[in-house]
Formats: sequence, C-alpha cells, structure tokens
Amino acid sequence: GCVLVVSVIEQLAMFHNSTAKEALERLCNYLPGKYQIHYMLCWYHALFPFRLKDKVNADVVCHAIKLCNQNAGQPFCHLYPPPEMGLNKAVREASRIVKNSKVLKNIAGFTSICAFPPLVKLCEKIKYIIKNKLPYEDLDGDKFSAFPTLRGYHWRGRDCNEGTTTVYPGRRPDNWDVERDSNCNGIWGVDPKDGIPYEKKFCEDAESKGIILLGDSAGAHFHIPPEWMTAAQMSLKSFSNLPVALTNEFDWPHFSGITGFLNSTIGGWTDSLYLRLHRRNRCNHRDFQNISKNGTVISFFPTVFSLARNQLLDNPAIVIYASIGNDVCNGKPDTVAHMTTPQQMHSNVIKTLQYLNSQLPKGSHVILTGLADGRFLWDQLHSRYHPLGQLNKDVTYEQVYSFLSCLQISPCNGWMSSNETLRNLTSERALQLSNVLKEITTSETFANFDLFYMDFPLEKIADEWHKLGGESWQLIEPVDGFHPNQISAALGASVIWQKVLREWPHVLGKENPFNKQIEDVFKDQGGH
Ligand SMILES: *[C@@H]1O[C@H](CO)[C@@H](O)[C@H](O)[C@H]1NC(C)=O
Ligand SMILES: *[C@@H]1O[C@H](CO)[C@@H](O)[C@H](O)[C@H]1NC(C)=O
Ligand SMILES: *[C@@H]1O[C@H](CO)[C@@H](O)[C@H](O)[C@H]1NC(C)=O
Ligand SMILES: *[C@@H]1O[C@H](CO)[C@@H](O)[C@H](O)[C@H]1NC(C)=O
Ligand SMILES: *[C@@H]1O[C@H](CO)[C@@H](O)[C@H](O)[C@H]1NC(C)=O
Ligand SMILES: CC(=O)N[C@H]1CO[C@H](CO)[C@@H](O)[C@@H]1O
Repeated sequence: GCVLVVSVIEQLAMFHNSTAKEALERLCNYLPGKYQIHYMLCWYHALFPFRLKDKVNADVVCHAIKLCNQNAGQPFCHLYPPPEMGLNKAVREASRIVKNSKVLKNIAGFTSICAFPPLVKLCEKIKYIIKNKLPYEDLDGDKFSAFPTLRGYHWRGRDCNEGTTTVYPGRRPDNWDVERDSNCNGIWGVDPKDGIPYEKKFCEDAESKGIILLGDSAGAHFHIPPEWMTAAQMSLKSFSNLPVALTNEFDWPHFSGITGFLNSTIGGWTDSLYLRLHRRNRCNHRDFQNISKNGTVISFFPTVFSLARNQLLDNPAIVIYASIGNDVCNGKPDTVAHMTTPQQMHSNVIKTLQYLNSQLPKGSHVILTGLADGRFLWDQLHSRYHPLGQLNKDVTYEQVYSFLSCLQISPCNGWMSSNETLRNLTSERALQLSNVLKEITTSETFANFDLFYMDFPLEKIADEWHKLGGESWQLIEPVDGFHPNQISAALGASVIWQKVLREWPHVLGKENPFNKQIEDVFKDQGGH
C-alpha cells in the first residue's frame, strides 16, 4: 500500500514538474471529500522531508518511514530496480533524512487505514459483510436488501419490500401477486379488462428461473481502476467511484458476466447471463444472486450457506459453479503444497452439490465450469509495463509478480511466476481438477437439478476479442495482472450463453411470448 501511494505521489510530481508536497496536495484534492483529510495529512508529513532530487524511490521511502520492513530471514522486497548504491545503503541514508525531519512521530502508529477515524465505521461494516457474505443492511432478514453496496442489491436482486420476509426476488408469486409484488419482478395486480392477474397471465407458463453464481474472486470481478495510479491520466474524476469500490470490496458484481445489470463505468460494456435470461423472459426480473468466496474450494463449503433459495416457495435456479483459479492459486512460498488435490476437490464438490440438492427447488440446473489455464497471464503480460511503470518505463508485470510473491501476497504464485516449470505444474493441476469436475457430471445425479460441465472459455473469449480487433493482453485486469477484466466478463457471458443455448436449451427456459406486453404495462418493472 505504501509503495503504491508513494509511487503515485512521486509520479504526479514528475508529471507536473512539481514538488512532492504539491503532488500530495493535488492527489488530496482528487479524492472525494470524506476520505482525504486525515489519511493524507499523515502522508504529507511522511514525504515532506524528501525532494525529487534526493532520488529516493518508493521502495526506499517506505522502508525509511518504516511502513515496510524486511523480516529476518526474508528477502528485501522491492518493486523498482534497486538504486545504484544498493537498497540497504539507500534506506539508511533516507532514514537519516527522516530522523532529522522531526515531523514523523506519528507515523509508527500508522499501520492500517482502518485506524483512521473517518474509516473506522466503514471498516467495521466491511468486516461484517466479508465474514458473513450477507448484506449489511437487510432489515427483514431475508438476505435481500434495498441498499446497493455492502453486499446489497449490487450482489442479489433488490428487495422491493424491506420489512417483510415473505417478499423477495425469486419466489413463486403469492396468490398470483394480486395484491402486491411478492417476488419483486415488477409484475402484479389484475388486468382490469378481463380480471385475470397479470402474474398468472404473463408468467404462469414462462418457466421462470433465477441465476445464481457460486464463484471465487478469481473468476469474478475484482477490479482496481488503473486511473487511480496512472499519474498522466489522473484527474478530478478519477476517484469518483472510490466510495462504491470501498463498500463493494473492490468488486463490481453489478457489471459482471453472470449477474451484471448496470452499464459498466469501468471500461468495456456490460453483458451477463442475468440480462440475457431477463430479456428472454421478463418474469425473471431481479432474480439473481452472486455468492462468491475467495480462497479455495476447501473453504468454500461454508459460504454456500448464504445462498437464499426456498425449495418449497421459490422458482428453480440456474447455478453457475465457477472454480476458475483459486484452487491452484495461493500466495504461499510452497505454493504447490497448498493447491487443492483432486481427492479434496472431489469430496468438497460432492458436499457442495449435496447441499445444493437440499436447497434448490426441483427443476434447477447446475453448471460446473473448469479452471482456466493461467499461463495466459505470464505469456501476455510479463514484459509489458504495469500502470505504475508507464511514466518512467521502469516497472513490468514480471517485477510486480515477483514483488507480490516476495511479500507473500500474490494472488497466485503458481502462475504469476517467472519459473516456467512451476507455471506448467500449476496448469497441470488445474487440468486435473477440471477433469474431476467433468467426471462428477457423468457419474453423479441429483434429484433436484441436472448437472453439466463446461471448460472455462478463455480461448473462445480471446477469439471473439481478436475478431473485434483487440489483443489478448487487453483481457486482463491491468492493476492486479491477474483477474479477467470487464471485456472478458462481457464476452464470456455471450460465449457461455451461446453454448448453453446450443447444447442445453432447456436450461434457459423458453422465450416468453408476453415480453412485449409486460414491457407495455410495467415499463422498466421498477428498475433494478
Ligand atoms: C520544472 O520546474 C523548475 C522550477 O520551477 C524549472 O526550472 C524547470 O525548467 C521545469 N522543468 C520543466 C521540464 O518544465
Ligand atoms: C460476485 O462476487 C464476488 C465476490 O464475492 C465478486 O468478486 C464478483 O464481482 C462477483 N462476480 C460475479 C460474476 O457476479
Ligand atoms: C445502458 O446503455 C444503453 C445504451 O447506451 C441504454 O439504452 C440503457 O438504458 C442503459 N441501461 C442502464 C441500466 O442504464
Ligand atoms: C511447459 O509447457 C509447454 C507447453 O506444454 C512446453 O512447451 C514447455 O516445454 C514446458 N516447459 C517446461 C520448462 O516444462
Ligand atoms: C521452479 O519451480 C519448480 C517447481 O516448483 C522447482 O522445483 C524449481 O526449483 C523452481 N526453479 C527455480 C529456479 O526456482
Ligand atoms: C486470498 C484472500 O483474499 N484470502 C482471504 C479470504 O478470506 C479469508 C477470510 O474470509 C481471509 O482470511 C483470506 O486472507
């Protein structure tokens, strides 16, 4: 974090030919109101003693002010090429400047942004939702919320009646929704012309169903906007999405390929299975849930409990069970030893499927997607410049990967590595795990859903993008160099949809012949 912030300040100073102090003020002004003051004052003091001509890079500054340190027996982790005099000497010299500056007394206590008064409450909220994977503001306890972020309706369809547990998206209509919209799909009341409830007329034979994602952050939609750290592009507008990003855990489920429903403001465009299912049958309005986890399938089983589906009352659902990467991805130095084994994969997936069978209404569908071949990342990115390296052409993804590994915070040591043998080994394991999933779909059957497997469609996505004139590296998140980005998500939605439509059309249900009439009577059905 320190290296990141100091880099941005230094590069802003260089780009605008200003002092570090002026650059800091500039950055401060870019940040939306309530986040700036306390947070920035600290950095202001921390950086004050340094001048650009001191030529101290961010690695050196962060060690000098002791926000970064080298643990005994561990290597000195650095992002930038070391200064000529060597890292240790540079840090010693910079430390002398710090010692003489007298303004740094408070820095030692500054280890977490959550310690800052304006952020304490927000951090508490975020800890709550990360722990429980449930919306923070769910007033009636039905797991659906009328609040957007903090695991609210950006994550599962908006609750149209906060205060009643029997009203939520995805349920079958209560008494054909004559009195009120019990399933929040925006369709209710009685047609005055013939006295038939609209919900019965438009939706009774429509095979309505919802879409539920069980995924990992790797397959999902983690994104840090590159304009937050690219000095040359930074402006007043750059940080306008910071509050939403903070309260959505830096995820953007509302733009994602499975459950996205708002126009993307982070590049690319939005396309999702939910939007397509909704277009096919407008009775499915708002019926989506994104229940994702980070970490591996081993830790996965408990999080599936935050699924909200009532076997007796609700419509069937299409569950996309997306493993994608985290079963082979971890930041441990002995990364291979921490990868999920085929045996663990088998037993955990079976347990999850058994649980789903106990929750999903009859007639549901579960689609398992295989792990991606993450060698794509290194192959596409290693020699390209990271957003932090663009100004001075000094930080490539290879350096970023090795910095993250060194800090033991790499999201995937196996693939984000210069060691080709290791990258190959990781892909081998990923393939074995995909095969376990494939095998399960042929050997197991469940009473309440049918089960399918598809490979993660990375190649198809890249093909489609090439057809549009794009290049493969543009499909990866630029800041973390790991996650698929908005373009991948949107193209992936279209690729998956077409495959399902071609091979298992019954999963999607039929086209609702009343769509036009629903639109005429209910317009945007209350929006999302
Ligand atoms: C940067 O600013 C300094 C001092 O204000 C000035 O002497 C110098 O010419 C400027 N350099 C550029 C490239 O504008
Ligand atoms: C679902 O939620 C996860 C985090 O739990 C998030 O990373 C992602 O943006 C969402 N993914 C999709 C496909 O909706
Ligand atoms: C998204 O953009 C399209 C085209 O620009 C527009 O027609 C549509 O209403 C927008 N949707 C939302 C949810 O804003
Ligand atoms: C890694 O795998 C690729 C593709 O299968 C192969 O061409 C290459 O020789 C392998 N490299 C090592 C070091 O095993
Ligand atoms: C590369 O990775 C393999 C597999 O983990 C390991 O055995 C080997 O020692 C590594 N090579 C280097 C140069 O680190
Ligand atoms: C890789 C990652 O972010 N792992 C985190 C997943 O969530 C658990 C707790 O829910 C954390 O302890 C891990 O650090």
